[in-house]
Amino acid sequence: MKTVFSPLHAGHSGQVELVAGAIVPGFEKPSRAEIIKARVEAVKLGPIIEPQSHDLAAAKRVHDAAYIDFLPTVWPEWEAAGHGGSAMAFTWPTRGLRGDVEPKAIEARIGYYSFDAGATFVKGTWDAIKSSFDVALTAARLVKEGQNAAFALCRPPGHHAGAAFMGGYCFINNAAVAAQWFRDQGAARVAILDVDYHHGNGTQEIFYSRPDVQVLNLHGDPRTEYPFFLGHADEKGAGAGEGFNHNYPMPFGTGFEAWSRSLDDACGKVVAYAPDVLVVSLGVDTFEKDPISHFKLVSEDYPKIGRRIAKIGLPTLFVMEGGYAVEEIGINAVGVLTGFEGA
Ligand code: FKS
Ligand code: ZN
Repeated sequence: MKTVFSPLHAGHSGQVELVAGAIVPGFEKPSRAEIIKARVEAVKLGPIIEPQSHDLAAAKRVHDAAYIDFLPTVWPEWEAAGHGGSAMAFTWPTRGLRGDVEPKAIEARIGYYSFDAGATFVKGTWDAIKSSFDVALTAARLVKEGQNAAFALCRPPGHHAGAAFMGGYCFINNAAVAAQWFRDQGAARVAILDVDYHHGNGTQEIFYSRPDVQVLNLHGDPRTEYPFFLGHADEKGAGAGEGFNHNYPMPFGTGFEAWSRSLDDACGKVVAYAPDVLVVSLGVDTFEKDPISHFKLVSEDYPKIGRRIAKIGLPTLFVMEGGYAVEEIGINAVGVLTGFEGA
């Protein structure tokens, strides 16, 4: 299968994050994408191509236009306000505050458009966000044009980004944008299967009231794991979307046996839904050595995931999300893809 990759991801580098009361270097760093790319080359998965530039109108199909227009302004406004380091919020419009009046101060606008302090900006961040969006749509087009599968090597990731908020290293929801693009290109139904360790709260929010995009999430139980405030098993969709959202929260320590039972169930639901195309939010932070996660998958499990997904039998777009055990990230992420191809 072909891989789409942009070197512009590397401009999103040196940004910090807040962990347990301390400002630390971001876990979501450029070497992640570079190591995955090197593994794609090493196993000869297929050609690696650069993305074509796409109009942001495709992002505005799932995100609020004002939110997308805000993203490129963050770093210039942060600098103009005399700040350096990483641009990040410290106030959020939570319950009891006004969430309907967009403030003017850049520090406040960042909080207005985020749900946590986890999506921070440096100078090259916007170009990286835009390139990640372009990567997703370029890979989606390969699938639309008849490829059985394609790999969008996106960085930064996307699944925590909602219609009007960023967070958790995510800015534009690449998987959601691609799913909507498939709909706009004539697909009647699209399924999004999110196997990242963290719940894809943004993807869930975007499609929660819609029957035309099925969303399935396998993840750490939000009672104990980030993003904490969404991802419970009783979230089934709302209104016309009721019955089209499926969550599989699992406890710390979950290994492949239990995890793959959830995967099996989710794959059965995809088959029953009979979509035209499948988008996989591919995170490999389920790995036993992941530094921020608590599942126990081993490297040999990842090709099995790919084989199981291939058994569904749909044209499939893989969109890269998380994974922080950098040394093994290439083996694990590309393991899913070679498993898929070998099935
Ligand atoms: C560490 C706290 C870390 C943030 C976790 C963000 C996870 C991001 C991700 C994505 F796919 F989006 F990259 N909190 N103690 O892996 O879900
Ligand atoms: Zn994750």
